[in-house]
Amino acid sequence: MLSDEQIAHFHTFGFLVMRQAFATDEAEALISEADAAYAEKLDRGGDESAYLWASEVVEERPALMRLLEDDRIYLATSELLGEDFIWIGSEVMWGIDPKLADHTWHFDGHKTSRHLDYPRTKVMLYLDQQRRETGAIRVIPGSHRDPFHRSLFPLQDAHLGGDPSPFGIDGPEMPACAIETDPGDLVFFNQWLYHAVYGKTGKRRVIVLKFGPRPKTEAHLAMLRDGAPNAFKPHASFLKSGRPRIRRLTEEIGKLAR
Ligand SMILES: O=C(O)CCC(=O)C(=O)O
Repeated sequence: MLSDEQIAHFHTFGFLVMRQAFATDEAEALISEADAAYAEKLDRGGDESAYLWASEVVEERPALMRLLEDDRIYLATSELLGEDFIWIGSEVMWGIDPKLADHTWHFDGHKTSRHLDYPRTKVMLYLDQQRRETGAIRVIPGSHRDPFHRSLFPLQDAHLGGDPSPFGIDGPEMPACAIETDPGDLVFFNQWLYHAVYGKTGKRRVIVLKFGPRPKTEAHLAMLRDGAPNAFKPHASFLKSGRPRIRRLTEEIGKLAR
């Protein structure tokens, strides 16, 4: 389904965009699901400052669970990560946490427990138009690999409260690529890739699906137990599902917990 060029793009630059993978009516149905989740979890009666950033919303909503076995996501992920990949979890964002309206440069994980050979991957469905200055995710292509990854540690330090302009420039000026999206686009990115968002605005509804290869080494297991412990406690929706792809994503995973 993916071309060799798309696969090479993901591995070389650390991300891949599939434009208009979902048609307008499909994107609208996903927006309705995100709105319904927001209303259920958090509707403060029109309080414009309310926002939601929650895990396990996807797992609780059958219409969102179907995304996991959808060819456009399941097959593409298996081509990027290998056929034996696992579910790591989900996030749904609705609105903006004011503390993160600018989400400074970082990778997902810790400097002390990096395993760049284990490509934890996020699939992002941005359900509102995102542009460079107004909330599009920015990435530094190729920064998921050493030695470039390591040379950007000052950005991770800045994210955690260190010198805010370690290379003598502010975050928004960092040499990078803004992935501007429209509803229906899919963005896959390796979580070791340095990424940031500036100028989030509006409802900014986003569905995030997280996957990784089935961990084979003790180091990878330890990293996941530390950084993504929910991966080892599959939600009931996986356990009771009769759908082969859904079952496979968490098959035997509980045995790896410790
Ligand atoms: O909001 C986004 O687009 C990306 C969020 C982010 O940086 C993260 O989840 O690590």
